Amino acid sequence: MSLLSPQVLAALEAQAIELPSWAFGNSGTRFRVFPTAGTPRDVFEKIADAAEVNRVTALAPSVALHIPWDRVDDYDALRRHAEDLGVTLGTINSNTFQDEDYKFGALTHHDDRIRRKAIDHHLACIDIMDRTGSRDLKIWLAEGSNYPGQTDMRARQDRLHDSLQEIYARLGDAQRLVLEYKFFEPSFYHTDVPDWGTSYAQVAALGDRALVCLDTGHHAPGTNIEFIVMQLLRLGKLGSFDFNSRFYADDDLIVGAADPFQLFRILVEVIRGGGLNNPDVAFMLDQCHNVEAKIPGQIRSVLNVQEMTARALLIDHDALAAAQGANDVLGAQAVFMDAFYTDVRPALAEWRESRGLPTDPMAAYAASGYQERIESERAGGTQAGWGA
Ligand code: PSV
Ligand code: MN
Repeated sequence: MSLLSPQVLAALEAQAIELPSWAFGNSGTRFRVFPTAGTPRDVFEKIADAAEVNRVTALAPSVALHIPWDRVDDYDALRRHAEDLGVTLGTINSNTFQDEDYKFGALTHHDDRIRRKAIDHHLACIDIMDRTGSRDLKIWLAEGSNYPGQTDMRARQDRLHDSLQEIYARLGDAQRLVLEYKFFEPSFYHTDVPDWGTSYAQVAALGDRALVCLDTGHHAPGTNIEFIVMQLLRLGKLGSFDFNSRFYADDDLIVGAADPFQLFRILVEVIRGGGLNNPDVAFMLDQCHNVEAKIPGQIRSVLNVQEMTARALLIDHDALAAAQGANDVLGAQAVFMDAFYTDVRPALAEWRESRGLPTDPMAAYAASGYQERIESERAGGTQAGWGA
């Protein structure tokens, strides 16, 4: 019998992971952004690159956009372009962190003019969602303060509520708002949405179609992220994941690269809580490829999620429940670790082949000639970057 049962394979076949358009642009640190040959010059080229990831993996059928970076005149044309390449346009990410007006806040700002401008930006994002067919508006706020006494933290929570309420009221019936949290940066003393509790409190006050976005890189070191996953699923408020890896802070590295066991533990709770292949819980990547090749970086990322999902699906739940019920600490841990240590890669390769997919998507991309083609075709123009 194959290592992966028909039920496991059916679950894996249904898996979908959304790619971020910004992963295909150049990115770096505040020290240096290294350009790479073949980098997209516009969002049409970013989507073409994302479609390559899907072509060799069948795992990434949609692409998230960031506004204004991916703004175009004709969203119908962009949507058709994506569909012609076999992908759809996904989550729309707003941006209130790169405008001079937002230096001291956007949706929380005490100046009504600036807060109005930030709300209007989100309403314009929803107009775009209507054209692109996107379901989710993702909001990450760079707001907070650097010094105790600098601002009135409580008044900001009240204004944030008012702002979000107005944005939420504009959503269509099939649309959702997901509010991302992050514990620090760019503000260092206080952040207006620093943790899942604050995000939960804010979205719970809005309604059913407002949910929490959990970015795996946005927690203090040592945080038990899978506990948060469990709790949000239990509360019916986990709207989406931004998957990535971190060693220190918001590193945006390849998911499953820094701590594969953490990714496993998260996916165990996703499965336990009914979040796998549940359309209400979107899987997305939020990564930047600063030194590694971008398209292969994204291929590696979705494969990491697939591999760790397969391992998490291997847990023997009967044996685990029996061990837990008997307070058999070491027995329970052994059941858990058995699944984690199972190498599913050969079985997944075989399964891919049976579906007409490349057994090794990384090698298939390298052999496809796509990289060489974009490197010669995209010679002129301005390369896109994180932030464009
Ligand atoms: C900034 O921390 C950030 O990485 C957030 O995680 C957002 O999801 C992303 O940028 C795109 O705005
Ligand atoms: Mn994120």
